Amino acid sequence: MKTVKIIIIALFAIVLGSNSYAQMTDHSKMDMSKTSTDSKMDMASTKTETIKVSGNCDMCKARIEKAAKIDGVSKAEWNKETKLLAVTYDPAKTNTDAIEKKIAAAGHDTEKVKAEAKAYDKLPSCCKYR
Ligand SMILES: [Cu+2]
Repeated sequence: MKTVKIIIIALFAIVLGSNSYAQMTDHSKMDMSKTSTDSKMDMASTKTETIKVSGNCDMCKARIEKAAKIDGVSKAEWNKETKLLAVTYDPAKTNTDAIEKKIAAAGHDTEKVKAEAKAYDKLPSCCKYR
């Protein structure tokens, strides 16, 4: 620990002695604060939830994931076997109700929102899950 301190002090003295001291520290301070706040915001601003969505095949998967990717959704992945959709979204921009409504409009039942017959009828025969 002592050696580290001495090295830091020595480096600081060298930097202090140079003409560009003020500029250098200003830049590094700005960059550091910017990156740290950015990463904090990313972590705090997204939420991942799992929603049960009815479907059969890979075509369903593509349709469900496409429908789920509304504004504010950064990631949507549906599992054909478990019928679970994992969505990562920004709670300030959207919510699971909006996502589920959009999926139901594409013809797929979700936990809270059921697809209307009109939307369901449009599905190709391989995708009829009811
Ligand atoms: Cu399908």
